[in-house]
Amino acid sequence: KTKFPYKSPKTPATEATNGSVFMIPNYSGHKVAGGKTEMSNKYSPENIELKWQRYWEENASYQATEAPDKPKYYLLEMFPYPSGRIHMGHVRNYCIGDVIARYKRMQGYNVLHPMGWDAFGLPAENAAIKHRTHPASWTQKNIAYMRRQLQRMGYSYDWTRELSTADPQYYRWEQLIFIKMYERGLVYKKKSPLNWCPSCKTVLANEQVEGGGCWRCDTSVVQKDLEQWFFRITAYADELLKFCDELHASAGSGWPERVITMQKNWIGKSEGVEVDFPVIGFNKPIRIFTTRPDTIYGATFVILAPEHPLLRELVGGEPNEEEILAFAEGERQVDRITRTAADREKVGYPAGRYAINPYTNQRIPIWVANFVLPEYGTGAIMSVPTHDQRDFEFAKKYGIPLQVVIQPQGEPLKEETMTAAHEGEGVLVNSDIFSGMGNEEAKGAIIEYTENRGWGERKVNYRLRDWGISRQRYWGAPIPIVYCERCGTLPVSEADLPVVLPAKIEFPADGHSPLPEMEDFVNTTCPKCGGRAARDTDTMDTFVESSWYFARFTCVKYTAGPFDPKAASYWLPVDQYVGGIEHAILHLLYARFYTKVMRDLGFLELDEPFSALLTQGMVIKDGAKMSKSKGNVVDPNDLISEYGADTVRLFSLFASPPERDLEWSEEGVEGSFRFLSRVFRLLEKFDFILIQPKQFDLPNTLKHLQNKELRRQVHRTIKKVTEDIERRFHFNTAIAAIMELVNALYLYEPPAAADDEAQAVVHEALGSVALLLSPFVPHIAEELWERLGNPPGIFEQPWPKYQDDLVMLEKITLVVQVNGKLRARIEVSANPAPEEHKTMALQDDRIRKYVEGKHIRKVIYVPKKLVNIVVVA
Ligand code: ANZ
Ligand code: ZN
Repeated sequence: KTKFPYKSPKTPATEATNGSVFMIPNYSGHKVAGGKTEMSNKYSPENIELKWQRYWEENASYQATEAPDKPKYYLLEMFPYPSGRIHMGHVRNYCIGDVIARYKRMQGYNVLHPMGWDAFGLPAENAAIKHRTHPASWTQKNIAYMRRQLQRMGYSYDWTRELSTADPQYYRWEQLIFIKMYERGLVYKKKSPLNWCPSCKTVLANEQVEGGGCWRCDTSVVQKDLEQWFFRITAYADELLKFCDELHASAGSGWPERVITMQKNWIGKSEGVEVDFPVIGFNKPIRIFTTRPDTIYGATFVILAPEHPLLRELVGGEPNEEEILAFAEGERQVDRITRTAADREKVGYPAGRYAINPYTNQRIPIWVANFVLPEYGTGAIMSVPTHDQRDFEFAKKYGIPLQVVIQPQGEPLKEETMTAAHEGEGVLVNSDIFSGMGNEEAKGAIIEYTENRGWGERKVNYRLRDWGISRQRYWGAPIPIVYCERCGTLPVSEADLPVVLPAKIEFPADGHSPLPEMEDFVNTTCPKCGGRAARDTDTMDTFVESSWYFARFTCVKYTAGPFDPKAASYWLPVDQYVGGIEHAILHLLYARFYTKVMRDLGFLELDEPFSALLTQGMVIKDGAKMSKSKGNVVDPNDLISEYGADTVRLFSLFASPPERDLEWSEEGVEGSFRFLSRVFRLLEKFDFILIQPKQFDLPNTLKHLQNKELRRQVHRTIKKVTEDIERRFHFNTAIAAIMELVNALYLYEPPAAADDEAQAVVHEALGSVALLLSPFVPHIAEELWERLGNPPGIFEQPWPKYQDDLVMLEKITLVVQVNGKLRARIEVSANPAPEEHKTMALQDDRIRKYVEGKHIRKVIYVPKKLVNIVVVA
């Protein structure tokens, strides 16, 4: 038979030759020294990985172009902030994404898998001040370094689509969208109290305030009234909510329940009613909002928020006017988080005035209290201490009377003995014509009654607030607005975009933004009258850039607008988005909102940006999240240089399923490396296969049992791996199945004369190992594939398919004898552990009667054929 010495078409000059001699086998399995070649059978990840990374680059393997005849698949991982180096959290996120991208590619999809940089933000400024560099050069340097790190990990990105949000060619479109939003009334400016960190000198979103302190530096947050630009996200509250349910149901995997719930709670829709309570001796009523109209007969007082617009007028001339206004002013200074904390001590004052509960016609006192918030509902509530716990605590503290109006089943509630509010179900009592009605039913009935009498109307409220996007920082996208002395506030004219962030800057020593003092930047002309005008010197929240980058990836180089309609409509929406759970609320909600805005402005035809979402767990070490502040970080660089990228990839995919936390373990990493070495050594064990195989046609019926079994296991593994990937990306169990197949290959012994059949079966098995491993550990898979005699480029291969008849469990008939006499034939599965056939025989009903009460001397087993039980009386 012919020998086909294996030659690698692309062996890098760096390929180690460390003494190992590659054996060219002859067909009969006798090894013939083929002389020294450049190939080594030792697993040397660095050589293999650099070789294939170069190959992918030279062949533009992952470059994506629209191909309308092919199904598309857009896989996106949340892009990183270029902080300096990638960390294990990134590695995990991108490994998960890369598996999906590579797998889908082999499934025949036209895959888009881009990467870019969320490049604006405060750390660049802080670094600039600390190291006396420019935020732009600091950011550039970090990007260059991190890009190399990502490339070294072998991720299948289309690098021709790389983008940086700090690029004026990127944010110019954001400025255009801002202007269009401004024209549509979707952007507006207002003065509002915001969380302000005196140390970072920046406005903080509520979520950036942790326990009253700044999330970055822990300094106590104060309130500051500032003119701010707001995006009117509340105009989309209903649509955002409505689509939550569709996202959950969509596309098989969709969005995780938990994220949907968080989004829904954040939007916080509540349905209720607004009712006017007349005030005695005052010409205006107090309007309250309640979600519990069924309790309205139990409203024994009314409470205003300290900021309520009628407060000043109501208390004017009252004896404790001064005291109340001082209290109200004090509350204004308290940060949002503290004010909304459920466990905060409730404090209030009687306003000295009385309202009328229109339902009972009773005179009830008006109070002002710290737990009523100005920006929710109407800023005033009717208080029902018997059925609302906050009201209960407040009423007990200040001796305000109680009135039970909902009776639960069982022991009736008594005002004098209640120790907590009854917030649950019940039947209405003391409620005039509604008494006796179930409380759920009463809600609707009372709203109707209220509307009929003209006392108020049904009302839906949202917890969601408009999105404040102004940041008093330098390193961000300038807000394209000018202030003209004559014409007022105007958007920059579109022809003048982008408003480029000035490069030449001096940072003031205290770290505040240099922009307001930069006359060249600030001074400009009015787009309307040509007169003197000043620019807005705030920059946009970096969440704005991350609200549309996914769409720009479809056409990064397009210059006629933010999106090339053809490319955008081909690729969008993102089919699978992968990122951390910490972005479950804001980033995802903002991106969803911004998508709807872009749609309504005519830029995109898209309702939702991300069809499916996978939120990966954290990387944990020594019981804590791996983080710089905890001092427990492992640098991916060290791991790559010690073990190679494939090992790092394998560990981060194998140690736990993507959605769970991943516990760091050095042994786990070593184990992964050992496994890959073992995979590589298969080449040695099966070097008789490393001759160019002729096109093997595997016969339907194989002669040899061991061949048959190996083949079955190959196909069962293909099935298992495919299903595990499809079923919410259970990579860990998929990898475990491949490991079992590798074990089986080690246990396999070819029949004495290794014939075509053995070669073909082993060849199929090894090829399948390479193919199945390829999304997880692409470099070693490429190398195996090539060394098996295939042309390079495993990712051009289709994902392997299994043969149905091979994955079904094979049945055999086992002959069971007792003391040599045939007693039964049993149908059993052919594949369990050998010992199990003995057990099956012993437990068979027909056999039991022959062995019960007797001593079993021995059980003779002829594999897959016969069990003979020897008993003595
Ligand atoms: C009377 C009542 C009786 C209430 C009862 C509840 C239970 P959600 O569901 O979160 O929308 N509320 C209204 N405006 C408020 C404000 N500005 N600050 C603080 N609390 C306010 O909550 C709606 C309920 O929160 C409203 O229903 C109101 O109290 C209170 F047995 O009205 B309720
Ligand atoms: Zn003007």
